[in-house]
Amino acid sequence: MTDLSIKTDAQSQDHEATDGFQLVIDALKLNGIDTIFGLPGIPITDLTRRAQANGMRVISFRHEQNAGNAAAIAGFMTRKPGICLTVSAPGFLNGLTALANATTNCFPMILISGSSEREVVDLQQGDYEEMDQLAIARPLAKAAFRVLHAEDIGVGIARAIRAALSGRPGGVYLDLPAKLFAQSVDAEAGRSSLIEVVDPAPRQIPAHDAVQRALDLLRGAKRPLIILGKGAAYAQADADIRALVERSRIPYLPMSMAKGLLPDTHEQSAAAARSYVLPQADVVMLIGARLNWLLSHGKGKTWGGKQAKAWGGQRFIQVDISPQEADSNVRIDAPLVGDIGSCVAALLAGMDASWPRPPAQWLAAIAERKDKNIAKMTETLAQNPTPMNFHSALNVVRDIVRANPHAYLVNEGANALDFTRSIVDMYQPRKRLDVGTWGVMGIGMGFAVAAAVVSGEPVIAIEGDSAFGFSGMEVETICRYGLPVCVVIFNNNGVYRGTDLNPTGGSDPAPTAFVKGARYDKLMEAFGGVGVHATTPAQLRAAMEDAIRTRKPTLVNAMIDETAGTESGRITSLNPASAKKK
Ligand code: FYN
Ligand code: ADP
Repeated sequence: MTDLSIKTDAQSQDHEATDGFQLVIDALKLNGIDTIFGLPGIPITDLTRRAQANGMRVISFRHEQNAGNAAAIAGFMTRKPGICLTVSAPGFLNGLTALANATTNCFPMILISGSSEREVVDLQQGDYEEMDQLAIARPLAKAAFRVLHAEDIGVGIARAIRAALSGRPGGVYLDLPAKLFAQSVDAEAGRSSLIEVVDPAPRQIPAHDAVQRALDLLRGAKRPLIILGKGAAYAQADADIRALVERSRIPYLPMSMAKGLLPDTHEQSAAAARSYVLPQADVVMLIGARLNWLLSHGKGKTWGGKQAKAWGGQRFIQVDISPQEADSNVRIDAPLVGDIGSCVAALLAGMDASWPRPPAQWLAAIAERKDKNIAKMTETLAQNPTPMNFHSALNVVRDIVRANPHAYLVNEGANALDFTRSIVDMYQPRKRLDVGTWGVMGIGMGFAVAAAVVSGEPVIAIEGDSAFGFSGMEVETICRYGLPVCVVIFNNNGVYRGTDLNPTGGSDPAPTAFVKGARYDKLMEAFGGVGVHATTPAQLRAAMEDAIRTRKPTLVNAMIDETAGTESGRITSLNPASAKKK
């Protein structure tokens, strides 16, 4: 094992030479980065050891994809790039899915991978884990860099930080060949080569005329609507966003990860009237939300189709830091380019006491739809069927989150995702962490570990049984670090549900069916955590309450009616077979 004793921060000052390992650590620390999510191995094992010896938190995972997802969500939570550290080729590729997902979701993250020797890779001479990683990462990342000389480490890390955080945030790849780490550099020269990045995410002040254009359009609206996306949550302009909504009195719709930016119980929330407000609104202000598939691209039936066209259709204001986002799907009548904090502040400054209240008829119509949907939901949640179904289980989760609004809620699956989103209210910003823009499965345990590590708060992970399988081995990580994570698996014996049969009558199970009655709880027990098998809401409630109180790693195997659940949850229409039928 490497001698760590001569390599700590303070001691290295007394020595004449430093090395690549130390400079990477010093550069990260200089920029306020104190945690690395990763998985040790050649050539970065000593980097993980020395980072820990230098006081960094090193969270070591069982698979790089989960470490990458952890880094990405840490970036979303903190507005500092989350760091994922991997070995070369296969480890790098495992981390790459998370990097691409981070870029897609606008999460700031840096994937740092060790790599094989350039000379050998470029001549394709068959090095250990040979791969041209930089070329592969480039199209999937916001930016990608390689450092060949130890004296360039400071610049490399500074560029990676700036690229991840400035403008629209995203994933950055940093390639560090094995040889770099051992390079020796004069300690003083090394120190002075490091860069403390000044203002890595500069404010972008919106133009005055663009603000005025947006205000004019909004003021004239008869049926205005605000849509808050995860960009608004990321911006951490919580007080101003709330003030904007409340001063304008405009109803708002939170996208999934913007839930809790204002409490979901806020009287202006139109979440429970989603399918009414989208086709009816005449002016829609998007704040940090893209008109992608999650908003049906701003057109078609969801937005009123021919009927809406007949009265002129929606007009859009889009507040976004990316100047290229506007018009990506439909015409944006008033693009407002800038950082959300500055844009919202400018909008607020233009809303004086004379700002008109939205027409009462619009507000009343929304309230009516909302009340009806909420009453229907309350009725459904009050039922207590045997076996337990998604609703009766989520009624418990809803109560637990209401009682613990500071807890994080990680959520993935199909039905487990969709039901949780509409049933479980969120009360604080950035507490709901989910599958995001790609609807990707596998974020669960990585997000849960990061949320607990970064915040120290309890984490509840509501997982479909299929979704959990992608990252389930990380329950060992949760136990190893003693994290206050309560995983609840909605176990209905399969993907979507557990009743599919092999149509040939052969002995292979259907592609969507799992082992019936699987005891996921035993998995947590295997590593010293608490496992609970719950078949009733009362058992689920007791287990979750204990988990929150004791902060012990817990996994509740919540058995759900195996006939419950629809194909792909609420996005059934995206299945090619369903699309053909339409
Ligand atoms: C919402 N709703 C409510 C409430 N909140 N009713 C009562 N009370 C409350 N608090 C209603 C809302 O009005 C909708 O009914 C319905 O619940 C669902 O609301 P949601 O979730 O906001 O809307 P919807 O249509 O599901 O949203 C579309 C979507 C969403 C595309 C944004 O489906 C989504 O984020 N999907 C991600 C799916 C995904 O990534 N899946 C992973 C892959 S699964 P109506 O108004 O009556 O419609 C692979 O198979
Ligand atoms: P959702 O899925 O919740 O609708 P999206 O990920 O589609 O959200 O959209 C987030 C948007 O927010 C992106 O277009 C991104 O450019 C923008 N964004 C991210 N951070 C900021 C910021 N600080 N200021 C302004 N816009 C931002």
